[in-house]
Amino acid sequence: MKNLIILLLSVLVFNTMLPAQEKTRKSETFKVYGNCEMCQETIETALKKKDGVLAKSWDTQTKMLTVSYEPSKITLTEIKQKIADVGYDTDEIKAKAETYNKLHKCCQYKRSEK
Ligand SMILES: [Cu+2]
Repeated sequence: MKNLIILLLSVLVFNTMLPAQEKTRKSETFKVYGNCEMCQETIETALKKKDGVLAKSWDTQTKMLTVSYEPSKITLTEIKQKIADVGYDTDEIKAKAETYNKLHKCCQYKRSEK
């Protein structure tokens, strides 16, 4: 009987905590054009914890970036803007040509037609 009460209580606590967690943390995966590990370094460094990005991982093979962030501090579009600011195109926001041209030669990925 006591075990049952504990079980019911923990289910209750778990259920009330779950929506709160969803609000403070969000995860998204989207395309970021790039080439190599140097690109990976630049892309991931552009996203900072102090801005609300909790985790980030760009895959050099699939060119997909997975970010985990706090929606109260940063939006998905703002994240994409930060990546464009360091020279990399995303599915939504494109980098400025002059920023792109400053990238290392090996990092100048093939851009999709404008
Ligand atoms: Cu590169």
